Amino acid sequence: MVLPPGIYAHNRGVVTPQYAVMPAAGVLASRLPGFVDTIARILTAPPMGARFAQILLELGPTGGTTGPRNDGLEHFFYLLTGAVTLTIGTETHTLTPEDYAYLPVGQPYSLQNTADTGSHLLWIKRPYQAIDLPAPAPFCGIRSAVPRTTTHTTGRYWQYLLPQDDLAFDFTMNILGFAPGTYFPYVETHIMEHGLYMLEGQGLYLLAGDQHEVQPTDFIWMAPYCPQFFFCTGWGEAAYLLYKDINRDVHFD
Ligand code: UGY
Ligand code: MN
Repeated sequence: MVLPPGIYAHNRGVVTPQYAVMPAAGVLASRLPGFVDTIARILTAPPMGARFAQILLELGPTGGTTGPRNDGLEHFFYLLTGAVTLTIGTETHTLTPEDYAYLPVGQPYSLQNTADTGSHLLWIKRPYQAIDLPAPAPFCGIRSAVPRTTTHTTGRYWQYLLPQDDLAFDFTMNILGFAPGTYFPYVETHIMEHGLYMLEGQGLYLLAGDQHEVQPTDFIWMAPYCPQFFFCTGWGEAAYLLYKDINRDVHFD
């Protein structure tokens, strides 16, 4: 194998206590128990400092789970490419690209690739922080059916993939979109952490004072209180899928 020049000098991957930028090419493959013909790329997890896990599943033609799973966590799935059958209890849903699903804690599920070429599926999972409300019910949707809210800033839209006003949810998944040349109205700093997957376009991400150029398939983890700001460069719209923990009081260990 011949290594191209600059293989490490030009690597864009950075991991710090406050954030990580992870270009897809460098994230090594894991195999997980309970899956067949499936590669897992674990983008973030507690060893990085995150309180959730975000995983890119690459399901081969016969890929999927070996049977129903229930690992005591809550889950969110977003299909990037291919086609996947998601069985939730006794109900079966066929996911095509941009379809997504939320599964509450304790909900058994199984996955099966149905595309000839395999599928790419984003998977977020975390322990549920229960409060005095019933846990949310399973929820499925598709990005194209979610309205674009544009009240925040000119040139920026939000798609809220999960119900917004239900305190039973302890995280939210949103798609943020940007017209070329637009940016945040200020540098944000907040207690919530983020998992960000670039879907479209390109831009500059300011993270804790450092600037990173980002493109589709890049992943970013932002720790609580990581100062953050996005500036959409390039000629087309940029958009990313964003995990954010919400709706819970400060926690003392
Ligand atoms: O909702 C948010 O915290 C969002 N504006 N943050 C981000 O896009 N980095
Ligand atoms: Mn934020």
